[in-house]
Amino acid sequence: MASVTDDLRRLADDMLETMYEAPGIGLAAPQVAVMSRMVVADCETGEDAKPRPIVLINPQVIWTSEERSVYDEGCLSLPEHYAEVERPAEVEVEWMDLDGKTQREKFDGLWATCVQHEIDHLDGKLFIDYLKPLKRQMITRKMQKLKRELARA
Ligand code: GNR
Ligand code: NI
Repeated sequence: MASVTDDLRRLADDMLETMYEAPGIGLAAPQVAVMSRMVVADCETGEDAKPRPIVLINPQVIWTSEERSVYDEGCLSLPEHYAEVERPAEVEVEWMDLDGKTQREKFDGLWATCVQHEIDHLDGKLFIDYLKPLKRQMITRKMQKLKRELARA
């Protein structure tokens, strides 16, 4: 069993704080310039929903449903851009938790979308990679413009 270091625990804490602060429903380490395969998420978004922060280390999708679902996705790395993305409606994911224990769970609804979106980040993939070229180009051009403006500011 791989051991979880204090550094990884601190990273998880920092990432959860950043995610809730944003606010967002998920965050992947590469989004905060840490090249670790770690994801945090909490998709309990309802008014009186109980928070459920989860930390996934080395998450792997081990099963996907035939059924697809479409969700209007956004990303903290592409501020103010949203687009409909089709993904498997349900996924089963295996990961290591902060106790170094292997966990396996089937996700559906917003959780399924979010977990897939976050695992994509670990592989350098963004939701815009699923869009038609024209729509993707529209967003990447706006992001390049924003980047130039921020560099000059
Ligand atoms: O906060 C987020 N909301 C969201 C909405 C629909 C589909 C995916 C997401 S994830 C996003 C936060 C983020 O960018 N995580 O990488
Ligand atoms: Ni994202």
